[in-house]
Amino acid sequence: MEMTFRWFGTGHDSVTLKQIRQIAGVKGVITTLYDSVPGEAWEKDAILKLKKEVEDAGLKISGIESVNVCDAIKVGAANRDECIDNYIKTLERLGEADIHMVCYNFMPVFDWTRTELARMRADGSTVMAYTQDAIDRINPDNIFESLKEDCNGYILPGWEPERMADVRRLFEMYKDIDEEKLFNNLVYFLKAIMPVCDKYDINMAIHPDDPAWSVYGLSRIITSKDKILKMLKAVDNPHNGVTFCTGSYGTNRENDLVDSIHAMKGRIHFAHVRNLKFHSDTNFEESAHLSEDGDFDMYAIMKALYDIGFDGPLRPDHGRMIWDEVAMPGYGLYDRALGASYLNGLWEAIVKSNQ
Ligand code: CS2
Ligand code: MN
Repeated sequence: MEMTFRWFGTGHDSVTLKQIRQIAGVKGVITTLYDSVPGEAWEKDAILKLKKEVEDAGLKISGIESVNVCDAIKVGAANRDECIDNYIKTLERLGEADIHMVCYNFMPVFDWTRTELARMRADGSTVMAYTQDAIDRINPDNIFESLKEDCNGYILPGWEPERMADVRRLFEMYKDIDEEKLFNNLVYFLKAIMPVCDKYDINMAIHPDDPAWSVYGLSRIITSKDKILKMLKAVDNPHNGVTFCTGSYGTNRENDLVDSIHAMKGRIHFAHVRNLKFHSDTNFEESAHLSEDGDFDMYAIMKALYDIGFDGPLRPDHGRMIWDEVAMPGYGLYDRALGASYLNGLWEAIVKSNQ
């Protein structure tokens, strides 16, 4: 396991590389070209510049989150092959820059969905939260507006204002895309990119849908063990793998995290480890990473990753906002740094007790 930290890049993140470097045990960052447009190829120079900036700070790029997949690929539009060619170019350039892990998602219209970005907890910290009632009340046209105020001026990944301004058109695009079509479009995409992944040894790691069920009638296919195993089998290449995100995949309480980690052995290329606190099956908030603050057994999760021999990058995921920090919701420095230290502690104990 390699402990990493997500960093959105200079100008897009309140956290600096210098701060990340000072979190004990964090050796690498998970980053992206935040300004890149899905469907367009990433410029070689921009990748090398980013790499140099990270390395000059004494860190390395442990992977990219995300190279976003454009809607044309997800819906199988006439121009999808052009978009796939550009995605392949990006992968080639990343491979040439010695970057070997790419996280992406295949969710229609919205990336992860929360209904509150700053729910106040008893200790005065704030967290992101989801309630199905709120989703059912908010018109999808307005969801972006309803969350905007709590973004602290940052653009949330997948919630770019230009994109959200056009949300009606996006819904229209996905109107006929049922689960089967979406799945076939994912398989088409994966088959097309596997040769370049083989050539450069790039691990593709699909992120689970969050929440792990359909929202606003849009299809979601990376939501359960069976569906994920079906996807892994459809393109049975070790480079076709998953990001095991406990906080996203675990939104559906029917998903057994430990059992799923074992079932996906060898195909988990990246792990996001965070905790959730449930008030009902469809009403949850993102808690501190510590087991006792939420409903997941973080020791059991880390132990399962250890037991399957997981050796890829792992990162704390969304954290609480604490100590008056002002940052992108979920992506402040303090609580994620506490999360990284805690997860490192669990890992050290597991390693030593197995020696
Ligand atoms: C999210 C996502 O939970 C998460 O990790 O922040 O934005 C995630 O980065 C994407 O879905 C991956 O493409
Ligand atoms: Mn995640």
